[in-house]
Amino acid sequence: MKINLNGDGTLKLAIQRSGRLTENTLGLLHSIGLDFESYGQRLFSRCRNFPLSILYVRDDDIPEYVGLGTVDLGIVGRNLIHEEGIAVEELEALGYGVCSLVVAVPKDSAFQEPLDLANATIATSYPRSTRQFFAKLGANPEIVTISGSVEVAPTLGLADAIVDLTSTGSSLILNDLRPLTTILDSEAVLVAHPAAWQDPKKREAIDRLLLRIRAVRAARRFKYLMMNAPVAALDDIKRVVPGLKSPTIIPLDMPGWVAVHTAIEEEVFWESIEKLREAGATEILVSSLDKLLL
Ligand code: PRT
Ligand code: ZN
Repeated sequence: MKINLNGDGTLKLAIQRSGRLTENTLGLLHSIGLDFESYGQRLFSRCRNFPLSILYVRDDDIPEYVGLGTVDLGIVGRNLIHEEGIAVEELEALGYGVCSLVVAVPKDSAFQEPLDLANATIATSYPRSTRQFFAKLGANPEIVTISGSVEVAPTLGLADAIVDLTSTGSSLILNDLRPLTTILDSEAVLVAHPAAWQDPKKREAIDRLLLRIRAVRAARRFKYLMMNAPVAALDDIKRVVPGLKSPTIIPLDMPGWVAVHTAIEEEVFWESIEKLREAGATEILVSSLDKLLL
């Protein structure tokens, strides 16, 4: 497929047109301030406020498009980059589409470790990743490539084991399978064609995108906290919220009291609030950050 959108130096980004990654990807691109139309069955859109065109394609095509330089950038599951074995630059892991490529076997089977499958038949939609994984162990099992419903292959007698993606694990359980080992941890990643990444002009625009993506992702990890506290409690409070850097401390119009402002990681949020109360903080206010420019 030849895509010749323009020759004006605009970056081209391929994203999944319709699937598991689409909603989060569009959400991310809008959240970094890109203004473009994304409704309906579009093939591509141009950003109105950034030198970027977005192509909507099947996810399976993205590694090759980025690898060949048909597009400069792609957002796709790492699992597909790994499977295609195409040389691209992984610029940023994006934190959604999280899943693992696992080897799974029937629950009641005797298989305990990957090498037990050295002479087995394995069904998968990821033949290269599977072959490569077993080759590294010195094994060469028979691989049956099927697309879709890989989990039912052992029940149908097509294979002894499978290699498939799993996220919640419910599909494995429903099919009486148990994971034996993980081949790859995956999530959506932003990747670049190596030459685009090396090109100074393109690099500048890519760096601008990356800065925005990192700022939005960092902001999602943090909450902004404001609280009042007696000066005597400050040492204890600082121990609870080391913050990104030292907290901002503002004197209050009340002798012996200060306001403390800081950013805190979402993961430890509730635990920290409890500890802050114990340390003597009052009137604790929380707000979400929009962007965090580190
Ligand atoms: O049409 P197009 O070719 O673009 O899309 P697609 O149908 O090939 O891909 P899609 O939209 O299903 O997945 C896109 C990407 O999402 C994958 O390449 C992964 O990077 C990522 N992803 C994250 C997943 C899953 N989680 C996932 N659970 N892709 C597939 N699955 C499958 C899994 O194989 C299992 O069969 O979902 C099923 C349910 O999983 P459990 O463990 O939650 O039960
Ligand atoms: Zn696909």
